[in-house]
Amino acid sequence: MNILIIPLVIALTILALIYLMKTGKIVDVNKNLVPDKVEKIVKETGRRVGRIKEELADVKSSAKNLVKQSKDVIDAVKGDKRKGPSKPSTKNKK
Ligand SMILES: [Ca+2]
Repeated sequence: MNILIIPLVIALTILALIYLMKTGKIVDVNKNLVPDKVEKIVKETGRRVGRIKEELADVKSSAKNLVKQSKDVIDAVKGDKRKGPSKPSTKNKK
């Protein structure tokens, strides 16, 4: 009995959505049977996921650099000379 109720509820929901779109209560300008609000949310979610991936890549890159620079600090404590290019002096700047 329960097996028959689930598809019935889904079918009724789809019919209700189609009715609401046809009567204009739910906006569907491009007539693809997907409410425009849902399309907008999906598009925005995709954009945000893309931005999060970009920022995570930046964090990963920075973390790698932090590890490398931390090793340089340990080398400096040991008395090793600087390996990378020397930084411009900040003294006597005016
Ligand atoms: Ca639409």
